Amino acid sequence: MNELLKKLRKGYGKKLVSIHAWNGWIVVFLAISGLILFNGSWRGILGQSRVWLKDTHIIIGIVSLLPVLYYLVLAGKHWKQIREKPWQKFNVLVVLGLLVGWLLSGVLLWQFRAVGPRAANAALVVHDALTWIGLPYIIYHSITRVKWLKDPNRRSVQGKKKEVAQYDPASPQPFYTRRSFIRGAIGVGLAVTVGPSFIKWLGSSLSVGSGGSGSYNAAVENNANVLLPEPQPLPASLPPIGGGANGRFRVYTVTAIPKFNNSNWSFKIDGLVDKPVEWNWEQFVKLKRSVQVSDFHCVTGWSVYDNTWEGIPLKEMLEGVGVKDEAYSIIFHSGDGVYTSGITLDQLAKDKPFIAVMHDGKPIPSDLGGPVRLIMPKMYAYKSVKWLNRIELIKGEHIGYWEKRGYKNEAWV
Ligand code: HEM
Ligand SMILES: Nc1nc2c(c(=O)[nH]1)N[C@H]1C(S)=C(S)[C@@H](COP(=O)(O)O)O[C@H]1N2
Ligand SMILES: [Mo]
Repeated sequence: MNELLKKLRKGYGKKLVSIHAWNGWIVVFLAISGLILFNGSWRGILGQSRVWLKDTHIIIGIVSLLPVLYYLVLAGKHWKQIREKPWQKFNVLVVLGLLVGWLLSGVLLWQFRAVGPRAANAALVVHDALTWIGLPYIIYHSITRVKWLKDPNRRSVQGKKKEVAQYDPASPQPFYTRRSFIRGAIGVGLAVTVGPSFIKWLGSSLSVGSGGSGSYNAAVENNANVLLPEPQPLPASLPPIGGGANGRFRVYTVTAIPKFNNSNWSFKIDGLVDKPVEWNWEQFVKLKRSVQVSDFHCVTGWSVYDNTWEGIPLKEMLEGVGVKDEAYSIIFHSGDGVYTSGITLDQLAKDKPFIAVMHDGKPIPSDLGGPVRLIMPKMYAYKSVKWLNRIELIKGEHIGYWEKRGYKNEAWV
């Protein structure tokens, strides 16, 4: 063991520089892939590759432990060397803290099934917070650091040139002035570019409940659907018996957000049923509705608790049309023309699938899947098809949009 440590510590200065470089590239990769995973508009563009990107992000994420561990082997010596440089010590601790924080929260996100939605949700908040705070810090650090590494007189990491660096006449005052100017400029640049997204993220993660949530109100204001008459909420829906949703929906789509009106919207149930139906909006809005309170969990870690949905239980709807004996599963088609998902009749019996028309007493806005979306309360939300407009009963099994791209067909939370 001691031999191994000795070997690892040989050529200490060079190793430190190379660990630093490796770690830098790993963080660059994780940051870029993470920001792509975060961004909703990449979902449709990436499709299958999103699942691949997520797996790679996790693998490289785990690999990021190696330079950390290797650094820890050398840390004793490095720490002594920088003992009179509080700023450098602070910097080392911040970077180590960020890496460990990303790693721990990332592992929880990765293992969302084992840890459950509460822990995954907390991990996502931490993972995001570290990204929005840590990334600007690291970018700032690395840009100023590159400059610093380029000046051979400042490379005290190697130990030998330390004295020279402090009294070097070739490194006169103006250098520092230019450096501090560059630092300042980088700082301002970062604040301008990363700042707005950071503030947006901060605002949305602090706002709890759909009523006070900016993004939810924005979704209601953005509503591009015009379907008349508007559904009138039941007393259980307004005020919502669930007390109002807790959390924030991220608007996900793999196409442009579709827009519906009375002439381009209808709702069909067909396939292996006794009496196939097609309702227009005027007919659909007259169907008897009830209210269901449930939590909503996305596999990427975010949840929205205590949603009060108003609509029609799928089981009631299917009793109305009569499911044939040969039917084995159900396909849910989205009006976006691309997205689908499916469940078996066996799973239907074990869940409380709901054809939702209202959320917390208001019509579901187009961003969030209105006028009508599916809600599968006991399954991950990729089963909860937005812009639902057709239910088809079939003999076999259906593999939906994300299921084809690597998500599990069994989606129990
Ligand atoms: C430099 C370090 C890292 C950065 C900057 C970073 C950044 C991000 C970002 C921005 C997201 C998107 C989160 C969101 O949708 O709100 C993300 C997602 C994720 N990260 Fe990281 N991450 C890092 C390290 C790690 C590590 C070490 C792991 C695991 C070992 C990990 C696992 C995950 C997982 C599982 C997701 C969820 C992906 C999804 O389903 O959308 N990350 N990361
Ligand atoms: N038509 C359609 N339905 C969809 C999706 C989609 O991209 N398109 N995304 C699914 C996923 S992965 C989630 S988490 C939820 C997100 O719902 P929201 O956009 O209302 O927050 O919708 C599900 N239903
Ligand atoms: Mo999701």
